[in-house]
Amino acid sequence: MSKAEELAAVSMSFSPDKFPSRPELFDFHGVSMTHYFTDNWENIQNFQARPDDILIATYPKAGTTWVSYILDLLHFGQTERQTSVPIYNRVPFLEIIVPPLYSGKDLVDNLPTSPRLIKTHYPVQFVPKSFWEQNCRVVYLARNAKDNMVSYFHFDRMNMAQPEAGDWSSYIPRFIEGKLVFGSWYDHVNNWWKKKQTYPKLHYMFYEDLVQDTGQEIDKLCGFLGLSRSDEEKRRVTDGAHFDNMKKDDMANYSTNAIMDFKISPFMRKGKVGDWKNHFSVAQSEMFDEDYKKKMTDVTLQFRTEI
Ligand code: PPS
Repeated sequence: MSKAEELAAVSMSFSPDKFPSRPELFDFHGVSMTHYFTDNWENIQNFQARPDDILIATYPKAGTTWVSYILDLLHFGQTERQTSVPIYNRVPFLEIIVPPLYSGKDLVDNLPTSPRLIKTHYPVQFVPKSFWEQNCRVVYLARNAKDNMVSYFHFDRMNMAQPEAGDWSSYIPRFIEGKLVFGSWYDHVNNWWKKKQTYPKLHYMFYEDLVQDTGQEIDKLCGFLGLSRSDEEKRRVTDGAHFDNMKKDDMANYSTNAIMDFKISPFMRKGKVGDWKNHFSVAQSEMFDEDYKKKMTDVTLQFRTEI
């Protein structure tokens, strides 16, 4: 039995209502975290990357699963693995450890693919140094703050391994203050953006561009990854990674994941740019924008909240 199959078997015996109580948020080297992402800290820091590893980095809910799915299809095409192994095992989440359900590092260590696609939500300063030493390719995907927050809010409601979401009006100040798992969205997107200036093998992309023109973003990804794929192959990836397709694909929609309560909210929720308008009141939006301007002073980093 492979490591992925072993973990899938354990997962079957779990359900969200049997999961232990929600974790506490605490300060970890200046970033809000929960123990699920710090318990394996030493091992993660000593992680040995390989030169062809590809790191997919995001703030939570920026579209990680989407870009993981795209990279997986671009590299390996539609194989038996795509129809039998959940995306979170094909592209393991390096720093997560939820015993006995999931150890991202164990999964990475047992990945049969080459290259290995590896997911992280770490802020740039937490990334194990071997990724930089090995000069690995890194794909960073960012999403506008308002939609990112809405998506995170619904995720925190339904994921038993996350702190409680609370109500929407109390969630906004927590997002603004960076009091969510993986800390401040503002620091995350800005510090990764700065890293791009000194580390050429970092491809920084935006969720809004991916929604607007998936094909064009796939072209850019192929250029970055040094992949030559026919128009037909690229079209298959674009179509395969469409929201509606991924939503009904049990290997992509997280329905096999034991710690999420889909009765509260689905993982593949809306997949839209601008859903924030259905959540923010005018006053909340104005207050948010005012604070945003103070924090986002680098004019070279611009987000779109509608397309
Ligand atoms: S996680 O838990 O951090 O890994 O979540 P992540 O995958 O980063 O983000 C989930 C949001 O991405 C949306 N999504 C997509 N949007 C458009 N097209 C496709 N194919 C797609 N796949 C995932 C998903 O619906 C979540 O956003 P919301 O706004 O909640 O719908």
